[in-house]
Amino acid sequence: MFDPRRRQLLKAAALLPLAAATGGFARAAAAPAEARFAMQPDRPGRAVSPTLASLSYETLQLADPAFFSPDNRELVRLFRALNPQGVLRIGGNTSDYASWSGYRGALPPQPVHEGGPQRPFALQPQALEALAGFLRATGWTLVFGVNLKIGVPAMAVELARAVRQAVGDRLLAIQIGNEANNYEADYAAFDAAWTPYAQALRAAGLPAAGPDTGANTDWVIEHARRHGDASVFLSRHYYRDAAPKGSIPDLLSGDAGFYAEVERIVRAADARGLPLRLTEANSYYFGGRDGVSNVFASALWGADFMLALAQRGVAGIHFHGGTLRSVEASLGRAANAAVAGDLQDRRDAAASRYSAIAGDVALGFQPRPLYHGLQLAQRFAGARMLSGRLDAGGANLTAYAARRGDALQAALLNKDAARDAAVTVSGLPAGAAGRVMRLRADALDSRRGVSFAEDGTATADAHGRCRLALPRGSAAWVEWNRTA
Ligand code: BDP
Repeated sequence: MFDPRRRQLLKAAALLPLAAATGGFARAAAAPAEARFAMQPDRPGRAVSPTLASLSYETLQLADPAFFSPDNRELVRLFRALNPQGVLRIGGNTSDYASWSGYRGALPPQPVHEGGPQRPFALQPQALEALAGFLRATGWTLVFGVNLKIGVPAMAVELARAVRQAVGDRLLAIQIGNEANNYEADYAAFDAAWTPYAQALRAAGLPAAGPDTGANTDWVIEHARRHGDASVFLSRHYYRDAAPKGSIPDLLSGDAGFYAEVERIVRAADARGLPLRLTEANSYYFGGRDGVSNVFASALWGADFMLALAQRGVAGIHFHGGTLRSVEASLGRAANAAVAGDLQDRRDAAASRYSAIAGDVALGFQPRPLYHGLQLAQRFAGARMLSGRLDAGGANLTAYAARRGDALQAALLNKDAARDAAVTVSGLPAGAAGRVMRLRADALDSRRGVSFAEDGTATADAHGRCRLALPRGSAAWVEWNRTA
C-alpha cells in the first residue's frame, strides 16, 4: 500500500545530507523505480470527448458583466488555449440565490446567510449579453443552472429563456438546483421539486440535464431511470474531501472508490445513451486548500483525474473556480484578497484557491499550475483510449494510452514525491518517432514556474519499445507516429 506519510519522512531523511551540498534543493532521493507500460493497441476503449476539459463558475461571477465578456481578452485566450470546444458551467451555491431581473411575478423571501455575503441577487440582461459574446469569442458552449431552492419554476423558466435568447444554440442544457442533496431530504423530495421546473422548461422548448447533485451516485442513477429520456446528459459533482483535510500526499494518492462509483453511473448512462459530465469538480471543497489546490501537485492530480475518468467514459469535467470573492460568497464568507507582492502574487490572491485560472478583471489573468495539468489531459481529446498494463515498479505512477488515427499517445504520470522512475513503454510500431511534452516544476509545492512544453523526442526500438525518464513529481505526454 502507498503510505504517503512514510514517503515524506523518507524523502526528508534522504535529503538532509544532500540539502547542504546543493543549496537546499536536491532531486535524487530513493532509488529510481523501473516501470513498464505495455500499450495494447488492439484493445480500444472509450472515445474521449473534445469537451473533456471544461470549467465551472459561480452564477455570482455574472454580477460583473466585464468578467465573462468578449472584451476580457486574456480570459478568452486562456479558455481557447485550454480547449477550443469546452463547456462553461454556470451554477454553484450562488445559482440557488439568483433571480432574473426581468421577472415581474412575486418571489418569496430567500434565506440570507447569517453574517455572510451569501445573499439573493438579480441577474441583469447585460451580463447575459456579455456572456454570449464571451462564448462566441472562445468557441465554448454553456450549461446554466437555475434556482431550485426558491421554488418558483416560472421565474427560472424566464431566466432560462433569456439565457437562450442571448446565447442561442450555444446553450447545451439548463440544470435545476445546485447540489440539492444539501437541502432536499431524499431523491423523492428532490424529484417532486424538480419535476415542475423540468416540465415548464420542456414546454418552453429548453433542454435540461441533471441532477447536478453533490455526491450522490444513487440520485444520478435514479434520475437516469426516471428522466433519462428527456435529458441532455447526466451530472454530479466531485471534490476529494473538505479543505481542512487536504494535503499533497492525500491528493496524489488517487481515489479508487470514486472511480468505482463512476463506473456504476456510466453503466446507467450507457443504458440510456447519455453522456456523463462532472459539472462541478475540484480538489477540496470549502474553497480549496492553500498550498495544495493551488500548487504543482494539483496539476498532476488534475491530469490523472481527467484521464482516469475519460478512460471510464466521462465526457467532461468542469473544474470549479473563479474569483476568490465569488467562491467565498458561495460559502457565506467574505473574501480577504488584499495582498502585497508582485502582479502574479496579487492575481493569485484574487482567485479562489482551486481555480485553474488566477486573476480578476482589474488585475488580468494567468494560468495556475492546475491549468497545465488540464492541458496535458486535453491532448487526449478526440482520441480513443487503449488498454494498457502498468507495472509501476513500486512507485506512485499512473499511465494512459490512446490512439488517434495512425498515431499512438501515452500519458505517464509520476506522482511520487520521492522516487524518480524510468518507464519502458511497449506495444509501439517499431521505429516510431515520438514527440515528448513534459509537465514539470521545481517541486510539488511550487506555485510558479510550472510548464507543459515540448521536450525532445523518444523513438521506439526495433521491438516497439521506448524508455523514458520520468523524474518524481512530473509527467510526460508522448505521441508516436508510425513512420520514423
Ligand atoms: C460546492 C458548491 C460551490 C462551492 C464549493 C466549495 O456547489 O458553490 O463553492 O462546493 O465548497 O459544493 O468549494
